[in-house]
Amino acid sequence: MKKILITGALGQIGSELLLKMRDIYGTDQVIATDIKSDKHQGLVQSGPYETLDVTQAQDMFHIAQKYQVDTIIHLAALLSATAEAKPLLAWNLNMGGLVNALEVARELRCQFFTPSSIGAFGPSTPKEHTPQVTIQRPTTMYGVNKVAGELLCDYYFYKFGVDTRGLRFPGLISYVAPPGGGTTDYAVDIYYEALQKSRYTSYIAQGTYMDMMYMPDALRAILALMESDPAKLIHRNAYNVTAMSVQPEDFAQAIRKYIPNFKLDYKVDPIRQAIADSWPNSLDSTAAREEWGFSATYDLDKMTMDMLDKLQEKLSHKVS
Ligand code: VAH
Repeated sequence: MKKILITGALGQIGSELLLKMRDIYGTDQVIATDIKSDKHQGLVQSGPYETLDVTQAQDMFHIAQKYQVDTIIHLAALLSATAEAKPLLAWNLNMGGLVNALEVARELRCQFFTPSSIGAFGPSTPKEHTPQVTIQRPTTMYGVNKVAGELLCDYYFYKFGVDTRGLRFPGLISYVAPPGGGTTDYAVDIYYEALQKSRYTSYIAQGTYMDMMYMPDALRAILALMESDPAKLIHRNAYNVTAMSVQPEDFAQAIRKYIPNFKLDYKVDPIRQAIADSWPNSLDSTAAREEWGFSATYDLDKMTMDMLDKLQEKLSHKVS
């Protein structure tokens, strides 16, 4: 019987993956941990929860040992824009937390997942249909963390036999827990503001293409990868996965099919624009398709219809 520990369980990916995994494996089989719990009492009370600062190795080990986990899903990290504002904190949390989680996985013989990102690429990476194996010279602290993380997870597999697995996620779009501190967050904010104000001011410039994916596809990718035959995994720690390559105007056109008077204008944030400009425009996800059969199911129109539908319901229930 799987026993899963999720770090960063109250974040954008964690808050939905936690519920999905509890549906599949059972509530008591999935231990949620995060450094904060004040704003997420519903999730915290939905099953086993422990407060955990992933930079505290002993705390992580004791929680993993207490619940006798056999799988670690390590999500706790600072995203790109926050990491660029606080690079040393990002290094200590993103890399210190990762090595602590890998050490627990090594000592307790756990299967291990942590996400990489399109942020693991840089300006010298081929921008169109970025290959699975290519130049990785990111110019952000987040990107340095992601490349180092991919290599560290490979090392723990080759050196210690830890069953490490990972995905290079594009920008993830969800209606449950809003992201915090990312560069692609505009792609979430635009839906909230479209419903609330019929307008949005994008901090990312017109014509800036980035890969994106709807959260249901991202969750399905994590679950499928973790259940895949390890013998078929060649690029186990950093599969390119994607659903769409889009720019702000594409979202506006999709939204106008439901909110015809929606207006989009721009006030570019130079810091997040510089991060976005250093990333690929589109990824080649052939390896994920060939090695474990992944393909996304949500395109921009299908995602937009679902996002607006789910957010309309969420916002209508929001206590003002
Ligand atoms: C960020 N949402 O913007 C994250 C992600 C590809 C982007 O890694 O930092």
